[in-house]
Amino acid sequence: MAQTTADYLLERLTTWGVRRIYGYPGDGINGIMGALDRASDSLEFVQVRHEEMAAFMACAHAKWTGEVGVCLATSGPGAIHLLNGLYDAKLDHQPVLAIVGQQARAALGGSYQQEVDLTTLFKDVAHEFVHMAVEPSQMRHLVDRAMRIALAERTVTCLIVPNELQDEDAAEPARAHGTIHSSAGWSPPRVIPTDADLHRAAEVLNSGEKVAILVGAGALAATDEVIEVAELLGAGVAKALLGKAAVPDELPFVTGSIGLLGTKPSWDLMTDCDTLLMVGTSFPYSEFLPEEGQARGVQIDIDGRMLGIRYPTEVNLVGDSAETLRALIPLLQRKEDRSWREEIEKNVADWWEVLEARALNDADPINPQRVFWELSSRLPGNCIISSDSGSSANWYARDLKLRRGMKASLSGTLATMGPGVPYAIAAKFTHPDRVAIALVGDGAMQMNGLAELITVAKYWERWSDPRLIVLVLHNGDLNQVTWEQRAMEGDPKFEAAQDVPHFPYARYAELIGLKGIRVDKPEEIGPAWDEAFAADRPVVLEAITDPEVPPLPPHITFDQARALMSSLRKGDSGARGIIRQSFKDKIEEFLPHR
Ligand SMILES: Cc1ncc(C[n+]2csc(CCOP(=O)(O)OP(=O)(O)O)c2C)c(N)n1
Ligand SMILES: [Mg+2]
Repeated sequence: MAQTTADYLLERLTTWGVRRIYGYPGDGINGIMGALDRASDSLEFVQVRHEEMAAFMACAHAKWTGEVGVCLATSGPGAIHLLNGLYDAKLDHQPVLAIVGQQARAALGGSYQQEVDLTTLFKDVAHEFVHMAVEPSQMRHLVDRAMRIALAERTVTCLIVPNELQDEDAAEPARAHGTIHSSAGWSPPRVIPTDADLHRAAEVLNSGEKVAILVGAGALAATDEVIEVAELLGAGVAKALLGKAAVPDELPFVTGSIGLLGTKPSWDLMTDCDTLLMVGTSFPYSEFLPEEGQARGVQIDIDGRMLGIRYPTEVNLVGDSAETLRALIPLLQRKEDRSWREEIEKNVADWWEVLEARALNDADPINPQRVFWELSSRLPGNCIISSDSGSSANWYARDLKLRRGMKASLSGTLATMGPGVPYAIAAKFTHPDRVAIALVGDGAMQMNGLAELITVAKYWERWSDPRLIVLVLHNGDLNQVTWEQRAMEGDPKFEAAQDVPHFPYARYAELIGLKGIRVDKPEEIGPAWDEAFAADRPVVLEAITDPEVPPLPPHITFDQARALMSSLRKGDSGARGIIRQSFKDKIEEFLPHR
């Protein structure tokens, strides 16, 4: 049988190093599915429960490996389902290629069944490159461009393939006027600022006395360089959510996360610094950065578009984080006065004690912070952690002490619900020998995590280490938003919107052949983690947690406190529990622990 255009498409992807496609079938891509079956020696197809999950997995594939994540969906509804996962990738700057089917060319414009204007639909999410193939000999350059642009721009691209075109004979471009002769392959450039700009940056960093460093996802491959610069400058290092794995939390000058989900030492670092160095981050909340005018700023980003938009930085450097810091290091003077560093280290040490005390506070029945605290000391060195959006992101950000070599991510910028379980599944496909841990709320489990557990059940026996652990925070509440409504709006909990229906997560896991563990007593948490890590199969660890433990920001503003009090006065059903828990957690900050 002659090679079809679909066969050619897959062969070209293989040339680019693609080995796996996450997707779901449909008649818009029947030709590609047939070709995938024929190509199964070189390309693995991972079948999900919902196309959005395929897009989340493609995004996570990119996050865990640095390669392009590829997802595949049929025309119309399948394509539409991909969107939220693709936006997750776009907003977190991950290279992802979406391949979608379309109705036959002859039918387009005929108001045909499942005919959706896909080029327009994907125009925003894949604005760097979205094209529909109309002719077999285009396939070579469409694949080459979609892959190269995804990598070069670290973004989402989209290739639309009409269904009958997939079955046509493959064709190379003719040697003729009006044809394209492209090649495959891309490797990252070495990007370093000019010497003049490096000297300007060094001048700012050398003249400051109290330097704060903020790192994000762009610093994930610059661990040694960030540590060395922090040592030289006597600086503290705060981390944006996506940069949590950039520097280990065991270092005494790492203040942890920043922002609404952040820590007090990060808040103090930003409030008191006179110099700010931002490395690979677009952390959005400016009220958590120094006040304008308080600090002189230097920012490093590989993408010039992201410079100078969060803080009015004086020196904006386009460059690779590690390369740029390495070029900067010889220009930096070691700060001999270490008092600022000592102050930071003391704040950090105190804060870990506050967190421990908060985690050990009683709650009804389980304090969610305790679940994360107990996990933290048990994290296997090779683990890959994903968190969903919800209260779990707070405890992930604050309570987990990441060590060197661990990977961790979440939907940092889109902050969508739903990625926790699919990110962990992608981790098992990209790193089958490592332990994947997903930290997920009950709302997110009901939104899509429960269905995607079926995908876990389908595939786990293929993984060399079968351990994938899904922690479910069973609090019966869309808790993060309940708290936002209290603290930002001053509204009491709106039960019709916020209550999450009961569901037996651990029993469901057992029902589909996984292991289920349910805990509702604090002393059971540690042993439950031990049991989960010793299991011979994927585990759902269901913790019955107290929704009245506040995921409070590191400092609570007067406006937030007033709003909170007003929500309680309006008859919030959780009022008594809230006052008890908020008071307990807050008081920990003022008590001596040593
Ligand atoms: C797709 C999507 N819908 C809604 C939201 C708003 N939202 C953010 S967190 C959250 C609550 C999550 O509840 P749950 O998963 O139970 O976690 P909890 O906060 O209770 O731990 C909601 C509704 C969102 N971020 N994404
Ligand atoms: Mg919940």
